[in-house]
Amino acid sequence: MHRSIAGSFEQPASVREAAERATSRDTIAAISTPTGEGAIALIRISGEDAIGVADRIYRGKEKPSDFPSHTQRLGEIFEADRLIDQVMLSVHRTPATYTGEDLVEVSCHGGILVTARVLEACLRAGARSARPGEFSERAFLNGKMDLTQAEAVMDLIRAQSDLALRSANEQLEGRLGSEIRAIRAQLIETLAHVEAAIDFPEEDIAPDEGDRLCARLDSVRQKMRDLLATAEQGRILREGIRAVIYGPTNAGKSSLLNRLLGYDRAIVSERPGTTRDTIEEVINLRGIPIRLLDTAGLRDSRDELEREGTVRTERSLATADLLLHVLDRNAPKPAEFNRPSTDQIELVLLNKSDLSEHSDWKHHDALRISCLKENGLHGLEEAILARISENHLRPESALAINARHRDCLRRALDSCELAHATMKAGLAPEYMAVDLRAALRAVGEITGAENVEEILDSLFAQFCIGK
Ligand SMILES: Nc1nc2c(ncn2[C@@H]2O[C@H](COP(=O)(O)OP(=O)(O)OP(=O)(O)O)[C@@H](O)[C@H]2O)c(=O)[nH]1
Ligand SMILES: [Mg+2]
Repeated sequence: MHRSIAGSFEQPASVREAAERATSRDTIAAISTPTGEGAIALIRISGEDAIGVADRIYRGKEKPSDFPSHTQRLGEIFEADRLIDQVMLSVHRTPATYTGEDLVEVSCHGGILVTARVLEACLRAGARSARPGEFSERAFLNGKMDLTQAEAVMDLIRAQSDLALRSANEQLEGRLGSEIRAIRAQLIETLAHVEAAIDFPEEDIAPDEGDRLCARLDSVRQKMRDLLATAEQGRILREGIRAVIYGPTNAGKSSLLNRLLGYDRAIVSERPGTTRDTIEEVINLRGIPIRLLDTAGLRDSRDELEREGTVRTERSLATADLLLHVLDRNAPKPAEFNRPSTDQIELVLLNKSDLSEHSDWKHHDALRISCLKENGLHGLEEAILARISENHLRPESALAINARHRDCLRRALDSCELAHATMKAGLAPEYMAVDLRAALRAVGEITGAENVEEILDSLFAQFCIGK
């Protein structure tokens, strides 16, 4: 019985292939700090031969293979008797390392050439160049972290705001992983009840059926829906709220971008049609990342480039969370001012408040700002924050899923909905079992864990099967 269930939870082929690659145990090396000049740079070597590679390139009082684990020493890196740099080299022996393998870290001087030479020396000494993310991939394959934690490492590196950082940290600590595991455990439990009813219909083992089984399924479906609801917040945490600055040419859109950024990013000029391409920059408004897009002004033009700019503006508008509609208060109201309302948040900004107001704007309820004199910009920030909160775009919870998690969870939920329909239609439990297994596979993809047997063992013990 265990076999029949466990056999259907194979690891996805990609994970299996990667695990096979990892068991070949080749030693990888890479520069772990960003390219460019800095005081120091870090080169990481991981794998069975990592310490061997270090022995071949390092000279100091002791050989790295004689260092106690988790210690570092000062020494020199040589390549074929040519000194490359003076370094600090640390040795971390398996299993208590980031990747779960032997890990060596070389801190050298942060010049581009020096760093490249140290890496080259590692490669010549037997390591191979690591693929992007391969250190974290090995950590996952060696059971050091689940997939959500490996993804959190990436989020942590890319975090652009305090909230995003907190979220990535919580994910790294495994909070999302444990929510997913709770859902899996509940699914397995439900499946166990269904399987028990199929395999032992005659025995007195009383698995849940009817309403009780339905309640189990409902509870796990609700948990999935709750997690799916965090997807939008996840997108905002990782990518920022998309705020598109749009309006007629010359209204001061690029000036607004520059003011909000705090430096002159976009070209500003009195010539209409200055901005042709969309310009994107991220600001951090009290911990909330906001992706600002400055766009080409909207006007009919014969200029092909300007028309392409307008097409891009329209495209940006379609995917915006927040619209900053900038208008020149000194100019008449444009004919196309009243766009059909959308469900996006729109703030109308009458710019150039240092100039006199055109009569068209009289009694018009809109924020008045001056990008030139820097008036009203604090009020604008407040208004943006208030509207973000009202529209629940502000990420409140630090637990938020990403696009991949959403895809897996949606598939899992679809399968659960099918299981529910199957049960309601009074079909044989075998059909429901098929749907539940599909749901389990999809949920398992999130953390990359597929070992169901253990949990099943403890569950079936509760059924007292074979008594
Ligand atoms: N008096 C006054 N002039 C402003 C203000 N803001 C912008 N300007 C001027 O308006 C002109 C157009 O500004 P931009 O920021 O280039 O306007 P834009 O909307 O990006 O224009 P396009 O990219 O051509 O569509 C420039 O000469 C700015 O100096 C303001 O608050 N007051
Ligand atoms: Mg512009």
